Amino acid sequence: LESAGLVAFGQAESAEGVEEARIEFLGQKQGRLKAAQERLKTLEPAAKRGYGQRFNAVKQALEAACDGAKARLERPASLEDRGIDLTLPGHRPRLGHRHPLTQTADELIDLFGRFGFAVARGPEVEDVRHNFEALNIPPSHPARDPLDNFYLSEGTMLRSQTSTVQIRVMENQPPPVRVIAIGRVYRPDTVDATHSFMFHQIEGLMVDRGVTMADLKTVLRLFAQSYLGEDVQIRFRPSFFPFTEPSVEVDMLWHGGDRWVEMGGAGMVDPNVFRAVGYDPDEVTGFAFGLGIERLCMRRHKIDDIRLLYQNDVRFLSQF
Ligand code: FA5
Repeated sequence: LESAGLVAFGQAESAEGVEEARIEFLGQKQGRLKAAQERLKTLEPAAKRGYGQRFNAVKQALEAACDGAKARLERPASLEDRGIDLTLPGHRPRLGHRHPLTQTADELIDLFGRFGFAVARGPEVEDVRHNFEALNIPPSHPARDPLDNFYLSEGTMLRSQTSTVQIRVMENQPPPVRVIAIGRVYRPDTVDATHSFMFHQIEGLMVDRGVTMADLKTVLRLFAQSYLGEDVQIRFRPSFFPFTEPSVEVDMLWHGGDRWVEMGGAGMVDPNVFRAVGYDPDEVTGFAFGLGIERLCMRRHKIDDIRLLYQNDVRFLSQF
């Protein structure tokens, strides 16, 4: 009786099944336990004692099995009951991350932030005054050639350099100034491994009393070592920009070590630029620089072709 009852309660798979087993074994009228109890009455007093003890033990065991079966069916099936193996390795969801150019821009902001440079912004659709005129580039200057710029309508264009933001900052605040500006610029250049028609520049501008070329070279060297590594080699070449005097171009030794690639242009802010924004060139001096972000990113990560940065091939992007 006991083992039959335990099996019945143990195998019950629904509340109805438990109830059936309860009626069969524990039912007050026709239950099998009840029948066993009836038999007790017919026994000799000597046999009654042992039988009674056994009867009570069986009764408790069956009642406990009945309660256990009810509890088991009330609680939802566990993961194991549903055949889910918790020891199997899971599927890791694929996480995206920031584009290498965005990472570069963020790092540059962080790095120049530690040198004390705040972040300034300007529009990508610019007027000719900010892109050329105030930068000491007169109407006749070849840099304004329609073949070298994306003109829009009525004196507007896609900016060809972030130097526009120098002007916007100086127009809106008195010296001293210490800012960087990061953003897209556009030029109808022929695309190759180091040129694109849309790319990014970081502009830097520092204006104060007594700023010198030595400050410019120090900042650029410190920057290159911090971003590209202590062992990076950079060199300054004399150059010309209408908005700086003197001007330099800055090269970095490319990964592979066999050639120099131009990182950017820089120089001491031309007095004419100060005059255009209402600063007094006898009071303040300043330096400015404009570096190509793609090339910095490429040199840092040993990327050989600028086009890889724009193709959005996940096999490439996921490496950074
Ligand atoms: C300028 O744009 C000046 N505005 C830089 C400057 C700022 C000089 C402040 C003085 C003071 P340049 O045209 O050389 O200079 O461009 C600067 C850098 O942008 C280049 O050295 C290069 O790193 C990057 N660059 C230029 N053209 C492209 C291009 N088509 N694709 C990718 N990067 C480019």
